[in-house]
Amino acid sequence: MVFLRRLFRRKSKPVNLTICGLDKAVKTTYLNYLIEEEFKETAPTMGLNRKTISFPNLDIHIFDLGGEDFRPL
Ligand SMILES: Nc1nc2c(ncn2[C@@H]2O[C@H](COP(=O)(O)OP(=O)(O)OP(=O)(O)O)[C@@H](O)[C@H]2O)c(=O)[nH]1
Ligand SMILES: [Mg+2]
Repeated sequence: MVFLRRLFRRKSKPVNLTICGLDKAVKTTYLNYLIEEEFKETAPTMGLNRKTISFPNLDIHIFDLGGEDFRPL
């Protein structure tokens, strides 16, 4: 987090970040850890999760795609 704050010092446009990968690849677990700084049990993602990490000068919108739902793409 400190690294990201330093990287984006100036006011920037929101950034969209998509996490995609096979089902059970631990995408949602990692996203929850990034935001809440603790590991939590997850359920398979249906569709997608959208979460935002806000810094004073930057919002990062993160789209966590369900591995099974989006596999055909
Ligand atoms: N063995 C092991 N399992 C883990 C670890 N971290 C998370 N898991 C388990 O891996 C499973 C899948 O984790 P998720 O984060 O839901 O995976 P995902 O990539 O979001 O999966 P989808 O939403 O189905 O695409 C869960 O049952 C977790 O409890 C780990 O370090 N080791
Ligand atoms: Mg998931």
